[in-house]
Amino acid sequence: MKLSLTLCGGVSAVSALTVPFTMPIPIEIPDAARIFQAAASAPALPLSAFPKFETVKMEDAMQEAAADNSQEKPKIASTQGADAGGQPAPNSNGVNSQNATADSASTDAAAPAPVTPATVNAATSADSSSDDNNSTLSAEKTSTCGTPSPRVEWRDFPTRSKRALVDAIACLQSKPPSGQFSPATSRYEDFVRLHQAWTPNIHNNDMFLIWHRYFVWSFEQALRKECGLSVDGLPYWDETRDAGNFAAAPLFTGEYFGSLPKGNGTAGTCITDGRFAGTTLHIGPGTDSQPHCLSRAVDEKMTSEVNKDYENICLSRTNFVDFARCWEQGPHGIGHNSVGSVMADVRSSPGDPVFWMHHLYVDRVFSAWQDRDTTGARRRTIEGCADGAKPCKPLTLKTLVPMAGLLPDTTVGQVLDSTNGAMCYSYK
Ligand SMILES: *[C@@H]1O[C@H](CO)[C@@H](O)[C@H](O)[C@H]1NC(C)=O
Ligand SMILES: *[C@@H]1O[C@H](CO)[C@@H](O)[C@H](O)[C@H]1NC(C)=O
Ligand SMILES: *[C@@H]1O[C@H](CO)[C@@H](O)[C@H](O)[C@H]1NC(C)=O
Ligand SMILES: *[C@@H]1O[C@H](CO)[C@@H](O)[C@H](O)[C@H]1NC(C)=O
Ligand SMILES: [Cu+2]
Repeated sequence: MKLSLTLCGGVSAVSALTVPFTMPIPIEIPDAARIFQAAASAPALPLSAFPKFETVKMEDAMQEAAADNSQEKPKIASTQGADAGGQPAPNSNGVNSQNATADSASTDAAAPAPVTPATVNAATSADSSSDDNNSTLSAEKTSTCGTPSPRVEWRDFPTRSKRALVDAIACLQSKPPSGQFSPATSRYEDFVRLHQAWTPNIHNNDMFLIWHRYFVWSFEQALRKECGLSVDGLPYWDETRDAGNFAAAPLFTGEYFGSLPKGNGTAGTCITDGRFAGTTLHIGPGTDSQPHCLSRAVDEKMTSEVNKDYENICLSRTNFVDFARCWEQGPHGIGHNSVGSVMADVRSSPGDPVFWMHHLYVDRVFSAWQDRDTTGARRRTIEGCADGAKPCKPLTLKTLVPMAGLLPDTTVGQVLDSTNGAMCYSYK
């Protein structure tokens, strides 16, 4: 290793001249990293630039659930808003294919170039065995999961672990991109870019909960393997505890995710405090890729809809497809839209690091719904569609859950039970 020398007097000047100049090795000052000052960042974009999540009002979800209970089962009513992709119907084309490429069936001219998925891990990919059509997982499936990693509510996560978590997220933001997810400019943006590109395959269809569960797990593995995160478990943000006053939620502070401000005129407000102050995002808005600041624009009237009543309406649904639809277009989508701005972007919302706390909560309730059936059947069986065709290709335990190389691709059967399959965690 080359060192730069500071010379006292001229005695060793000759030998010093033979030492080529090198940049000083940066010195890590841990405490300095705790001082998060607003850095110059790109401007906030107009709120209209972010394509919103489709949502359903609680009253409509309640009627759906009541009709379900009286066995009428009408189809879900129309929704508010639409993805920028403009597809009138869910479209899962590509999700079930090894060659799943971004927006493979999108008609959106502004869609980005496809992401090239990594080689499918042969051990976990959908095989051609005769039970491709089998929707029941064997109960005696062996587990390699020892002690499940505990996931707890944000308020129950130790302070030191909270700090380590936001530090690890910031670490991923500072790492170079893999190069596989152009135009991502950091390892963190690899994740944003994949979500942006695959939105039509993983939203407003039956892959939503399953794919996002594995996506969050993949992100956690990157934090641990690439940024040295070593905390026990992860926190989720139970948003119902802050319904109507998200801005006061204890993760929106100068120590962690920064404030949750209102909008700034017709634009979001750039985040100038917290661990992610001054962040410039390069993925989004929508299918676009232009520099913009990490911004938020809370609507507390809307956050009040992310409440226990709505959660319970969804939890009362008795089949996977009904629950998943209720949950995605209910509190999940409303939570996104009400934090606003970047988080309200159905494509590129992972650009706001609070996305992960939100999706941990979304997964927490999915898990709670699965556990409502004490026979464990909801951790072993699946139903629904794997594509948008009519009739659709059925979603089965063998349906591929692709992760484009962030982790090896896996299958629905490996993701359904978080303590028996590709992952190993449980909620406390
Ligand atoms: C995937 O693409 C490769 C190369 O384009 C092709 O050879 C292969 O048959 C495709 N596989 C599937 C499952 O479509
Ligand atoms: C699924 O299984 C049923 C009965 O087990 C069979 O009739 C049907 O053809 C199968 N579908 C596919 C796509 O294999
Ligand atoms: C589905 O798989 C389970 C577990 O492997 C098995 O017990 C069951 O008989 C299979 N059902 C069909 C229709 O193949
Ligand atoms: C709010 O908007 C004004 C005018 O567009 C802009 O100058 C200012 O930087 C914005 N502030 C934040 C925090 O986004
Ligand atoms: Cu998503």
